[in-house]
Amino acid sequence: MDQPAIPRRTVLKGGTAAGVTGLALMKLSGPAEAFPGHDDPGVVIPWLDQPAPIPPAATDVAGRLLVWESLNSRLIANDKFFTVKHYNLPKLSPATWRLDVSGLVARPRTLSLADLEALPRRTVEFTLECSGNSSSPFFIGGIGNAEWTGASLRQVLRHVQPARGAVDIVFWGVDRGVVTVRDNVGVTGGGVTGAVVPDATGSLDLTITEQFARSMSIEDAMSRDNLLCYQMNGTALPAEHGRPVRLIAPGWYGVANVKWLTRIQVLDTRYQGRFMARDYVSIREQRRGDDTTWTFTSVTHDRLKSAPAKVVRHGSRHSVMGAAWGAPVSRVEVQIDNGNWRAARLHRRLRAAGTSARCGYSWRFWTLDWGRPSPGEHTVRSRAFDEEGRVQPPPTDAYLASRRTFWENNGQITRRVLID
Ligand SMILES: Nc1nc2c(c(=O)[nH]1)N[C@H]1C(S)=C(S)[C@@H](COP(=O)(O)O)O[C@H]1N2
Ligand SMILES: [Mo]
Repeated sequence: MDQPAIPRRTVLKGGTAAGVTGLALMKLSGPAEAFPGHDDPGVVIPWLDQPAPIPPAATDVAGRLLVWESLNSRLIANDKFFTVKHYNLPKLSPATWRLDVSGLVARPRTLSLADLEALPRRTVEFTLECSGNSSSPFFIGGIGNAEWTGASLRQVLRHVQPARGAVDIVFWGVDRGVVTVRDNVGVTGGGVTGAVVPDATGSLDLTITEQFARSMSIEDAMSRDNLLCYQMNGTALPAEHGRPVRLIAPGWYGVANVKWLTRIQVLDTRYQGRFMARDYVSIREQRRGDDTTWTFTSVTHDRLKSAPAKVVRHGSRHSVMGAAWGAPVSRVEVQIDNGNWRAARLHRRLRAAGTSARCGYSWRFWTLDWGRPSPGEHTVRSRAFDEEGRVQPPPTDAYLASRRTFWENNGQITRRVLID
C-alpha cells in the first residue's frame, strides 16, 4: 500500500483537529491522518443526494449526525459527535455516582469514579457506528471516531471473581422507558394462568418500564480492549455520551457501548432484554430448497464498510476522499459511474503523539485522485477490503438482501455529485 510523503505544512493544515476540545496540544507524530496530498485545502462539492431531515419521531433519539462533507480530521469533536439515545437523557453526578458490580461473583463491589480513575488508564481510538446507520434516508451519519479513555473492564471483572457457571455479563444504564411487549406469552383463552390475564381491552400486551441494558458473553467481556470509559478525546465524558461512565467495546456496533452505566451484573444465563432479543435483532430470510426459514441474530460486532466522504476540487483537478472501518482495512477501491474499480490511496494509520492510544479500531481515510472529470452528474461508490481479502458487499449481495430489518447494513455506498 502506498504511503505518500506529505509536506509538514499540509500535515498541520489537515491534521490540527481544529475545535476538538482537549486536543489543542496534540501533535501528530507523522504525516497527516486527515486528507493530505494537496497544498491548498480545496473546495468541497456537496453531494446532490443530501440526507433527509430527521423525522419527528426520531429527533429525540438521534442527533448531531455526521455531515460527511465536513470530515477533515480523524477524531470527531465531542460536541459534533453523533448521539443515539432510546430513553431519557440521564444527568448523573460524577461525585455521587456508583457502579454496582455484582451477581454471580465471589466479591461484589461498589465502585466510585475515583476508584475507576485510580486503576491503570488505557486509551483506545475507536470508530463507533450505530448498526442502524445507512438504513434510512435520514440516517447516514450515525458514526464518529474518538479516543476513549478509562479503566480496563477485564481488570474490574477479575477483582470481583465471576463464579463457576457465570456465562453472561449485563451492562445496565440508568435510562429507562415504557415499552410494550406485544403478544405476551402468546396464549389465547384457556392457557392463561397466574398474573398474566388480558387487560380491560382484551389485550395480552405487557407494558413495563424497562432499563436500557445490553449483555456480552463473559469471554467477549474479558477482551483486553473493553473500557469502563470516563473520558472522550481527553476530556470528561459529556452527558450525551454517557457521563460519568460508559462501556466502550471496541469493534462492536454502537448499541453494545452502554452509556450511563450503573450496574454490571454477572448471570448464569443469557440476558434477553429489549436491546438483546427484541430490538437490534437482525431478521433474515433463508431459503432451504422450497422452504423459507428465518434467522434472528442480535447485533454484535462491526462489519467491514466504507463511504465516500466528499469530493474536493483543487483548481481543475478533483479528488474523492472517504473513510473505511469495521475491520482491519487493507485497501479501498472507488468506482465512478459504473466504470472500472480504481485503487484509492489509503492514508497511514497514525497515533497522536503524547497519547498511548491504540488505533486499530479506528477508521482509515483514503483518497482517489479523480483527475479532471467531465462536467455533469456522476456517481461515486467505494468498497473496502479487509486483511483477509474479504470485500464490502454490494447492496445486491444475497446475504445483505436477505435482511428484513434495517440493522447491519454494510453494503457499498453510492453518492451523487454534480461537476460543473
Ligand atoms: N444507556 C444507553 N446506552 C446506549 C444507548 C441508549 O439509548 N442508552 N444507545 C446505544 C446506541 S443504539 C448507540 S448507536 C450508541 C451511541 O453512542 P453515542 O450517543 O455516544 O454516539 O450508544 C449506545 N448506548
Ligand atoms: Mo445504535
